[in-house]
Amino acid sequence: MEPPDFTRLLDANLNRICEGLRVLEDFFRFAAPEPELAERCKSLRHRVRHEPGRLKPDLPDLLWTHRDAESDCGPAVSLRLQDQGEIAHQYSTIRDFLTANCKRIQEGLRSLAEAGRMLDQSGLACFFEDMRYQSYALESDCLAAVANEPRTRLAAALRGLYGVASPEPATGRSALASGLDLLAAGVFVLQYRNKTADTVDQLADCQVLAAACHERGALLIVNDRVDIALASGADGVHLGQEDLPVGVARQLAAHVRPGQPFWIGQSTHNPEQARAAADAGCDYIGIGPVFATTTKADLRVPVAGLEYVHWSATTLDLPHVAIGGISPGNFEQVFSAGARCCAMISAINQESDLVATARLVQAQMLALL
Ligand code: 3NM
Repeated sequence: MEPPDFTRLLDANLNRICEGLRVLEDFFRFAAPEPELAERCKSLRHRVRHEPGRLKPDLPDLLWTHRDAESDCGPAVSLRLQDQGEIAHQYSTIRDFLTANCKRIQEGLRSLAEAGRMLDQSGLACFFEDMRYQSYALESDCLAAVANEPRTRLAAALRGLYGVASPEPATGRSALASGLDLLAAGVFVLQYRNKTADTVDQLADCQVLAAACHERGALLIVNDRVDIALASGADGVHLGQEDLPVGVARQLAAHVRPGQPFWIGQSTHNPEQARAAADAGCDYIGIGPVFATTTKADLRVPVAGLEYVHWSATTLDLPHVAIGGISPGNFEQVFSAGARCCAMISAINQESDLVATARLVQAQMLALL
């Protein structure tokens, strides 16, 4: 066997890394301007292009003479993996798009560092390893920059039935069972609301529900408890007016999950509270009570009515969930007032066949949108 020739490997990976950096640079230059990040990508790209040639002066010429795109099996393999669904044809979020390009850069740098070791070019190997560590820092800063990416994923999920997983004495169904039933019925967002269980049991339930939600592409929101939401892998928290302030919850989430989205919703009962929630940086609001309810015993506010639903839907540019006294018999009025998403707690949790009831309600709601 001929001794292996690493030159094409070096060339291909240098190109891969520079392309990945160029994608990020263009994104932060034109699509979501962040001059500091665009500059960092550019500077890394220039270093990757020029530093290897400085460390190994004959490298640039060597690379050029070894370029052989036609016999490269890579593109055919990528196409096959795309067809088999193992590589995404398209990105569902900006995070996925950025992460995929950062991974490309990191994998290229890893391959080059290994080749450098093989070639006994310790200078090259160290350079690529150092660049790889810089690329991890770049990745987390890029993701942090888009943590407030337009709330498209959340807005897409806040439609139809907003499932509320809660224990129901009338049927004996646990909060966990209620959550799994609502997921089986096809809700896009599930809120875990369990005021009576011990913290340790709530955490265990939320861990199971977070995994089940993510398997189905749904979001899990935990009522009141930022700690349980963050510890369980949930996607966000829903706060009442007397809970932790939105800004504090946001700070905690930023410490525990830097650079990752964490959705924060807040219950509001009138336009002033809705405006304050928007100013505080909420990602969505609860609007209610739309009708009289007995589920929230400590709710000492008047019925907000369909007028408040109409006001929120037409005035605020913030996703919402209407709540309070909503049932299979009256949700059409709430949608007619402008709602896109409604929660029902007692009206469906008290049904013996929760999956069937919730599935029907979800289908009827989605048909109204
Ligand atoms: N929040 P049901 S009303 C949890 O107005 C909750 O913010 C409300 O339960 C609000 O669907 C409510 O059984 C109770 O009426 C909703």
